[in-house]
Amino acid sequence: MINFQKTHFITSAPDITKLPDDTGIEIAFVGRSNAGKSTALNCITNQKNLAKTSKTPGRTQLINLFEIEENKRIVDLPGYGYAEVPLTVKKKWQRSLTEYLQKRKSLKAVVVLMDIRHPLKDLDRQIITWAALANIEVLIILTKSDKLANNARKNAINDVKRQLIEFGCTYNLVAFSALSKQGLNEIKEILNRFYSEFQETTAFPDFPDNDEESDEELDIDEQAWTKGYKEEQ
Ligand SMILES: Nc1nc2c(ncn2[C@@H]2O[C@H](COP(=O)(O)OP(=O)(O)OP(=O)(O)O)[C@@H](O)[C@H]2O)c(=O)[nH]1
Ligand SMILES: [Mg+2]
Repeated sequence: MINFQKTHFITSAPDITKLPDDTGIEIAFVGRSNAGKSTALNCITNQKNLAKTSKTPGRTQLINLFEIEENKRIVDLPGYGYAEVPLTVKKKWQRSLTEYLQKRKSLKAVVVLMDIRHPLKDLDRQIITWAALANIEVLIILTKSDKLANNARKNAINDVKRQLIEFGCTYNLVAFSALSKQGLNEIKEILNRFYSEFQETTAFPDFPDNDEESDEELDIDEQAWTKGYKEEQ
C-alpha cells in the first residue's frame, strides 16, 4: 500500500505549460467549487494543511501538484461552477482545467467529488462521460456524508448509483466524510489500485457535446468552458 502521508507539494501552475514533465502517473481531483476536494486530499494524506481549504468557494484557482512518491502525483484542480466569480476569471480557469484533462498524458484517473446533497450536476456528468470515453479510470466520491442522516445518506447513494447505471458504465463510488472518516480506507485502496494499474494511454477524445437544458448557473459556465476550448483549436 502506498504511504499517502509522504505526499508533498511540488508546484502550482496557472496552465499546463507550467507543469513539470508529463511523465509518471497523475490522478486528478475534480469537482464543483466547495465540493470538498482540498479537504479530501488533506484527509487522504493525513496532513492538515497540504491543500488549502476554504469556506469561500473558488479558492483553488491554480493546478496544484503534489507528489506521493516518485512518478506518482495527485493534482488538485480548480473547482467549477461557482457563480460569484467574475466570468473572465472563471473562463480562464475552466480553460486550464479542460486543457489539463484533455492534454495531460500522465493523467490516468480522475476522482470526481460531489457534495452528497448536490450530486451529478451538468459538468460532473460531462467529466464522467468524457473520462469513460478517454479510457480514464473514475472514482466518484460523495463528500460531506456527515451532513445527512443514515437513511437520507443511503437514499442519496442509491439514487446516484441508479443514475450512474444510466451512463452505461460501472464506476467506483464511495460516500466520504472528512469528519467521521467514513469511506477513507476504501478511497485509499482504490487510489492504490489505480496507481498500480498504470497503463499507457494516448489521444483523448473531445468533450461530448451537451445540448440538453442545463440547470442553474452551470449553463453559462458550460458554454464558456466548451467555447473557450474550441476557440483554441
Ligand atoms: N461537514 C463537512 N464539511 C466538509 C467536508 N469536506 C469539506 N467540508 C467543508 O466544505 C468547505 C469546502 O471545502 P474545500 O475542501 O475547500 O472545497 P474545494 O472543493 O477544495 O473547493 P474549491 O477549492 O473552491 O474548488 C470547507 O468549509 C470544508 O470544511 C466534510 O466531509 N464534512
Ligand atoms: Mg480546493
